[in-house]
Amino acid sequence: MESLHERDRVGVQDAVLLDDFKSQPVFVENLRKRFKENLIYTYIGQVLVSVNPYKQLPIYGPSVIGEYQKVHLFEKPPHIYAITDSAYRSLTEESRNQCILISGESGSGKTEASKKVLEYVAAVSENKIELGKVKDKLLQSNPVLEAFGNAKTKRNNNSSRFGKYMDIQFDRMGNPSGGHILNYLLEKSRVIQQGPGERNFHIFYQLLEGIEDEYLYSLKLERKQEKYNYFGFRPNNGADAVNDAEQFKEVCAALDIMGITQREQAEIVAIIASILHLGNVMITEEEGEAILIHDIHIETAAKLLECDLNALKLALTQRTITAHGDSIRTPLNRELAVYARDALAKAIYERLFSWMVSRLNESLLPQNNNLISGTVMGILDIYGFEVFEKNSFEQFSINYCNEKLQQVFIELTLKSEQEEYLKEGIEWEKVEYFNNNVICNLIEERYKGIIALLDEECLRPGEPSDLTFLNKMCEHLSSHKHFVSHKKADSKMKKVIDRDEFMLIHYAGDVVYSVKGFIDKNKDLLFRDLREVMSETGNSITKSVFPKSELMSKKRPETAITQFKISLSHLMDILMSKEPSYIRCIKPNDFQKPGIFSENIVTHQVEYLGLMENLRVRRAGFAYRRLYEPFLKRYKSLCPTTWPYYNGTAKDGVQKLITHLGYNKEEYRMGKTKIFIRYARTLFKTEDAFQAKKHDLATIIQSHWKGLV
Ligand code: AD9
Ligand code: MG
Repeated sequence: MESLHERDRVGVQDAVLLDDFKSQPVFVENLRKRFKENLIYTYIGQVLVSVNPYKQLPIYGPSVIGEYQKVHLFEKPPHIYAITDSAYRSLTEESRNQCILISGESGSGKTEASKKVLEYVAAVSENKIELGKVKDKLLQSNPVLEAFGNAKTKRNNNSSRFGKYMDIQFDRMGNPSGGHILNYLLEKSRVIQQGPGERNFHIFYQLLEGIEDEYLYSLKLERKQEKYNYFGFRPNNGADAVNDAEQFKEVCAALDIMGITQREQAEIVAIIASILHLGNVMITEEEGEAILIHDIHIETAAKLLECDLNALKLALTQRTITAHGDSIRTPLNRELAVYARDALAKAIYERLFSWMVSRLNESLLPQNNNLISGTVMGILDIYGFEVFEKNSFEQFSINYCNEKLQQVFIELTLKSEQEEYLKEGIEWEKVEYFNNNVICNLIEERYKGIIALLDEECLRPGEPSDLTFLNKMCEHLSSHKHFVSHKKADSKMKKVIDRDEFMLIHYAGDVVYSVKGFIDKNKDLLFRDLREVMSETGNSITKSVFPKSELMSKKRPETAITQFKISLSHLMDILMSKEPSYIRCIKPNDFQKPGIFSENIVTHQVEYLGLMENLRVRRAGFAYRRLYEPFLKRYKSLCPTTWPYYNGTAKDGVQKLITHLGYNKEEYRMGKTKIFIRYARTLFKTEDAFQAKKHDLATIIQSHWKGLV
């Protein structure tokens, strides 16, 4: 614990100890003070807040890992290793399954944090050769996923464009024995288009830069990026400090370690190359009918995917419509053909990504089944709340996911608080909190929620459009407290809502969404003719990800949002059955630069991460709790009965000590093993008295020595 002077300079390491814990500026100022001192970690109880330093700090690596091993969470300064150690011990010593939930804006350090967790687990488990292989695979799954799922964006040069949940499985000795990855919402639109200064997924550039000349020639590719339409914006799109060629070698080595065969690797390369060629397929129009310019690109795409060239050309320009058992081929116009081509490129890439994840999972399967203890530690690295100038379907999905995660947080935090009170024999104190269930219902309720209305609109005959969907929402939801349409918006509102927008009042704040693109993105249509051609390719990966069974199925494929809803609900079940730890990541500025702490930017994130609500829930009862032994050990010098020796139990000692210090009844509770202190100021008074005493003692000892000399 810091002294008064230190608290002034570096803030408190646990925000529950802030005097004015309801004040957001006070909370942010505490983070700022610590950031300036390179103290990037701060607790809110058991929640770890991490502020991205954007520079390498000497606070990681084997020796620091050693220091955090098997020490109590609050005995050392806040650290991601402390959180991980505490979770790891609960897993190994009490066989409780764990999950570590990492959230935060793009660039705030989630993925780096997840790597630190993995690093810690790999380091503290045993060092045997056969274990080395498992650990290697767990660690090497990262470069593979990052090559295919990460890209340079304006916010982060290595931004994960998918959500990831990874289970690390443990054997009975507490050593990692395998793993399993689930992926969410890959941003597949990036395959065909990127914002200014942004790039496509890393793998495209890695392949162009890293592959040998001859191989490149056989793929009919050139190194010049400007040749490819799917590398949209050219200026400033070299990823800073990224060496694509070198990374390609690393990715290939990682693929080898993951047991992906040479043949599979060659097929992956062929798929990536075919997507670049597809992007360059030129389409014109004559009398309203799309025509493909026959050139090297369509030919090579067909060759690489090993499909029939004519069938592919036909499927890109015509569409079979089946009505009353009859099939009719109708030509597409240019616009639709371009849509079909791009939808194909996106679908191939997205399915390749999912294939990759299942292939990694095969390779991460535990080898020795009878050693499996069944305990797992999950790590969730998923986007936090997103609020941009313009918010669309993607932000809606992400923010919906965050509402669900907040529910997990509330339920599990309250549950663990209740459990601790019960265990310690202390009377439960009711916690006032905002239950965001009402917003989850607004979004996902059957028949009436936003998702139900969107699906209904997507599937209805006629001409559904984004605006008809918006009207439907306004009609059905206008009386809901958390839904605001432009009609309902009034002058008191901080945000302006246009005619094609609606606003949701999320638990973390208000977000205005534009409905533009909702219908198309949710339908996520890939014409059947293209799926048919893909299901007959000679490229076995492509063939396997476009299975014939999908074509035979009479069931309509689920819409994008419903698929997401289903996978989220599965994720919630996984998380709810585990003991959670939270890491909330914050980026201090928008420049990806060290040393700059922008109050505005941090405040915005504190708001949307719901940190003040975290703090409120955690502070509702007692700000501070500590085992009797360490508490007595530290402060016993403040009471003549306990100093210098005390023979009774630690609990009795603490009781004598605090009676002597004049704690009044309302300020504390005595649990079975811990003292609970309600207000930070009570603790600080004790700590300051202790520091003063220490100082006095040091002075006495010093003068004593001087006298002796
Ligand atoms: V995104 O949502 O995937 O766009 P993340 O994952 O939150 O984002 P990431 O972990 O990729 O962000 O961190 C961004 C960059 O910040 C990294 O590439 C590092 O350069 C930098 N970073 C993050 N955490 C640390 C850290 N603990 N120490 C030093 C860091 N640098
Ligand atoms: Mg990331």
